[in-house]
Amino acid sequence: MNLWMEKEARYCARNYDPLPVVLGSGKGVWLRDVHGKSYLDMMSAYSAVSFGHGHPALLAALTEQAQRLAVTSRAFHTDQLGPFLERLCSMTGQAKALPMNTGAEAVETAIKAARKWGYKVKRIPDNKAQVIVCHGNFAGRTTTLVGFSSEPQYRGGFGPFAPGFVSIPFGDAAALEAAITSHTAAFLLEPIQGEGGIVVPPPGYLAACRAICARHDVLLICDEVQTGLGRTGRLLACDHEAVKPDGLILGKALGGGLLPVSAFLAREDVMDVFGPGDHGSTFGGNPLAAAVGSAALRVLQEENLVERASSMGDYLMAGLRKLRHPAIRDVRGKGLLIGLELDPAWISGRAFCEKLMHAGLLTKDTHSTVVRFAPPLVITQDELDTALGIIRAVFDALPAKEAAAGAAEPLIV
Ligand code: IF1
Repeated sequence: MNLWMEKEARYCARNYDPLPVVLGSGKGVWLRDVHGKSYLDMMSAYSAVSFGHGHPALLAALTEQAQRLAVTSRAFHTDQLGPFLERLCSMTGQAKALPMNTGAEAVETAIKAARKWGYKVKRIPDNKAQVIVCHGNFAGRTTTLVGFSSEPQYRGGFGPFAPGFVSIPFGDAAALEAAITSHTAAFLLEPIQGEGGIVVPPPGYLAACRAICARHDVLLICDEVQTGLGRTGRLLACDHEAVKPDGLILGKALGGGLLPVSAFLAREDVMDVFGPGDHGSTFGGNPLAAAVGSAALRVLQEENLVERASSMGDYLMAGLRKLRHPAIRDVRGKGLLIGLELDPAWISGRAFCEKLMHAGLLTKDTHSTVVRFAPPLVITQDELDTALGIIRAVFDALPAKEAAAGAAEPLIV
């Protein structure tokens, strides 16, 4: 433990268990610790740093706007909010947006919009609206959101929870249709479950859910906080199946890896349930966030980062699948959102990440056996080769496991 870790241990809540590294700076896909050691960032702050650390155009937008006007509240108009939301709506094909800060706030906004639309438009009896969610979801850490989490640790000790949520298996369209009642206002899901372990549903699942929701007048709301903005090789993960949701949630990378920017976007009749004073946020839609959000969307387009995520994602996926180590149970994902599932009899995700850290690569495990590889979308093929070299070397150095000696062939297909 060093000075920095000691201070965190003394003054910071232990709500995380960070890897034993103290970062001091970053540039592009590289991070540097306080001793000057460099690391490849292969998780980009849970996909918030899609543009890499210290992107010059984003830093320029941040500093220029900060010196001009940063926070005003929405009690007044500004010259940044309208153009930002115009660009955001036009890129996503949604009619309107409500700007917030964190992903959780945008998901909470979506739930409030869905419920109010349910009462005002679908005529669901007051306080009876239901929102269907999926096992394995992750939507944020507020008590409402963890209330419908299937992860005991996220719920433990935080009850009582808000009612009005029905949970169904992820990937099963028939289960969705069976769960819908006249009180169902919306179906809220991540097109690919991130925290749930990078779980990709069966092909056609999202399109089937789209049809079912339309048939039953249920809002399809996609949480793309993690999968959106190019991460999976399309602008939105919904685009892989040409699905247009009735509501869309974006966050993380929307702030360019510099500050929290999120938004709930929706079709007109949904967003119009909000009247002045119904909902709000001190910082939501502030001119600094809007300027950085606009710059982030511009960089995403100008640097062709969606196409890059697709091609570099294919390259990384192929490289990981070529490893064929018996400790690997599965390699899955889309674009540059990839999960490598380990056989726990060989090594835990955490221990594997610590070995990667010592070898100069930083990432995080999720659900103890899945190692997440979600680098900034600006990563080059050479940098991916460096990452693959480090990952291969860590596998090669794993001590042979008697127990695993007769392990079945890897599950990779
Ligand atoms: C943690 C991972 C978890 C999200 C989706 C909303 C939010 C998130 C699909 C809320 C946030 C973050 C939160 C962070 C770890 C990370 C994460 F999947 F990205 F790895 F937990 F699942 N919807 N995900 O992924 O956004 O309020 O955080 O801005 O809480 O430990 P937020």
